[in-house]
Amino acid sequence: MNEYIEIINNRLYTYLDIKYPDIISEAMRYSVFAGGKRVRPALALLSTKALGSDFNKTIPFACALEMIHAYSLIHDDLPAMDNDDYRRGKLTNHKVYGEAVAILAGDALLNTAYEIMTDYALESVDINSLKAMSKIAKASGIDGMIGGQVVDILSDGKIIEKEILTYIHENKTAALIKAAMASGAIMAGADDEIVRQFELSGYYLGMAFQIKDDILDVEGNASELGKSIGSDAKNHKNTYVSLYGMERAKKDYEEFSSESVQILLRLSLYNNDIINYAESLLNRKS
Ligand code: GRG
Repeated sequence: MNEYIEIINNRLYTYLDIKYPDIISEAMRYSVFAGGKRVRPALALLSTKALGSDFNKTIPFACALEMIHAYSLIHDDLPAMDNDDYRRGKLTNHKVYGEAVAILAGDALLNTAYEIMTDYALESVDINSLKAMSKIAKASGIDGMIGGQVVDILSDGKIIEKEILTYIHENKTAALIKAAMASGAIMAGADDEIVRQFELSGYYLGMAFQIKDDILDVEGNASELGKSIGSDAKNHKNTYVSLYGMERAKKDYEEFSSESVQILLRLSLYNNDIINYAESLLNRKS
């Protein structure tokens, strides 16, 4: 995976080499290079590769996904939202740059993501670029990550129905992971049915990823995670573990993980890198 991560990081450096105003580019780079796992861009590149296509054309979309992810984390950490001082073991963006710059750095990352995608679509005159961008836009918007975040914020401190938790997880977490895999498949020129299968696999992977996140908050190792454990319970957060219990959380986690991999295995891909990567992600300790 290091090879893909290096490719993504190099391109992110290029895209974020903004000369002026330097405070905003510094704040943007601070969060983008704060040690994220690059899950969404890696899934996008590996999805293109799994279908036997050159992943270079997917790089702009992979970087856009990471910028959208980084913006969401900066805003999520703000005092008006989760009010977190640390992420990935480092001070959060607003703790370093102040709230105003942190808000603008998040906005700028979101905007830059669309600049990159539209520039690529204009240059390549490839309809698949527009299709991939549309998937990413929808997954990040009201019918995706933002919708999930709104319902999550409104549910804070309340005991919610399981259906509401599913809505939050599907939109806040799984939507962008689905879009990463779908956009990778689209850029490979896959037909609608194959794209649908990649999205479905991404859905189960995203749901399993979130359940794992909830499990790690109870059973994880603070130094491996780069954050203290037990924060969900302390903040009275509704999680998969709090609503279903640890035993069921682990069982559903296994089922969702297995479903995600099975869908990909049924597709007889050109190579299994994406399956190996999904499995390593699901076994993560941080
Ligand atoms: C502010 C619109 C808006 C949305 C925020 C992503 C998000 C929505 C909030 C972050 C909090 C959270 C726990 C979300 C669930 C998804 C998740 C597990 C995110 C962390 O993703 P990783 O593990 O992060 O890929 P790294 O640090 O590796 O980049």
